[in-house]
Amino acid sequence: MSELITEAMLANALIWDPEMECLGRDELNALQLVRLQDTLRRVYQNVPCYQKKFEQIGIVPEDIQSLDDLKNLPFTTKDDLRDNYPYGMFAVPMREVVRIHSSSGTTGKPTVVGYTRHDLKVWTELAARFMTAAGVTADDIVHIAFGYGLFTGAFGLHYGAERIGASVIPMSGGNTDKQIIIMQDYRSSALVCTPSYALTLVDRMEKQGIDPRSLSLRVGLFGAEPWSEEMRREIEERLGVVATDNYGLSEVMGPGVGGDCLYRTGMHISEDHFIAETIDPETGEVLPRGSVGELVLTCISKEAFPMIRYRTRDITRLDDTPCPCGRTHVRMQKTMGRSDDMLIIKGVNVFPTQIEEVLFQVEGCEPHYQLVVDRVNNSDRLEVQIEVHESIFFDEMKRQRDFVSMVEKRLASALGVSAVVKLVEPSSMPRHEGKAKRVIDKRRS
Ligand code: DLL
Repeated sequence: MSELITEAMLANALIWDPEMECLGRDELNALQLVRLQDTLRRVYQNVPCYQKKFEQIGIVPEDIQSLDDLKNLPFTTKDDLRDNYPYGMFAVPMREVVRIHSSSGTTGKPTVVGYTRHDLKVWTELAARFMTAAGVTADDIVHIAFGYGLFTGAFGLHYGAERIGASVIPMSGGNTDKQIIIMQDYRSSALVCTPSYALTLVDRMEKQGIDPRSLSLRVGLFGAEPWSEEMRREIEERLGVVATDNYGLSEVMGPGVGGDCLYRTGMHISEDHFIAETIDPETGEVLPRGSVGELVLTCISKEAFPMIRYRTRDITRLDDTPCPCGRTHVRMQKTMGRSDDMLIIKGVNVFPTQIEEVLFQVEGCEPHYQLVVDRVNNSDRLEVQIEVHESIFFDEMKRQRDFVSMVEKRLASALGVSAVVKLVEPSSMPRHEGKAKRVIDKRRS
């Protein structure tokens, strides 16, 4: 537990909706089944793609009589959404849709998602839920540094924070110097952005001679990209905030699908609105609770855009052991990343977050890195470019070589495959304002 979280904080931690968040397992499952059956009836009636998928395997919604039957339903994939671009997966007429967002489109053509008035209400409640779990209250000044726009990040947390009664600063992304001035002058106490942007902000403050801990910030709500526990520690230490993680994706709702409570033993998934499974990404088989696999989510309360068994591509583990906070909802561990971001180097699977964990433990490595993968002489080559502290970059050649070889050894032992380390000059790596781009895979071009 971080030293920033005190016993008093834990004792005073609020639960936004105790009735739902602490529901017993039997009642929760009963609620899930009713909501699932209702959603299935609606998609079968209104979304031709689902009707076709169900007919292909000879299933009608009435066949789903228990939660266990869910595994018999087909998956929904990003390709289904692309094939039905832009509105083909909507389950209500457009006149009932009051908001449109889009996925970030990092892996191809973006997908379009819609919300009815009721969907927006639920989204707001769920965002308020995880923000409360992270310790945000009506006394907070919430500084939103996610970009406002088609991306769901800013709007999702904006409405959640307003619902709690906090004062919201809709700062949006970019313009780092101005962000810092506003944070100082307006006494922002909660920061909302990607974890990589939090580090960009810290860097800039330190360059300007501002002690980040002198600001009023006390909590950070970070998400929208994979980040390691080591990165969490780094942010907490340098920014002086309790750093909480929250997870979501536009196709399923946006932020608010899951979030850390202050015990931070995994992000509670709002199971009264989503059913979570993990599957073997190769075979599609449902895995037993506790195994690492691809997260599959089913929306059971959405009106406009209900996804049935949506393959998120995010690799995680579900944990339903009791959490000391009292919430009963299952927790997902920090994701290792998306299965599409997993690199296969000489046959070995490597996630960028595994590399991040190693780098953040090495004294002298700055938290800015990039991975370049290429094929050289018919063999995969992984180059890890790391920004290092001046004292190392400008050190004598021999000491620099020793440093490189030490990092290479640590990476090889953690990853099970060798990587070439290249040190780059301090401050030379691109700084991120939104989601960090860590990998350049030249084999794909
Ligand atoms: O990133 C929604 C969001 C906004 C979540 C703000 C949290 C905070 P998309 O742009 O559709 O939506 O991207 C979704 O981002 O499938 C994951 O791969 C990744 N992702 C989101 N949150 C986390 C997280 C938003 N906490 C994709 N940890 C997802 C790791 C995350 N990856």
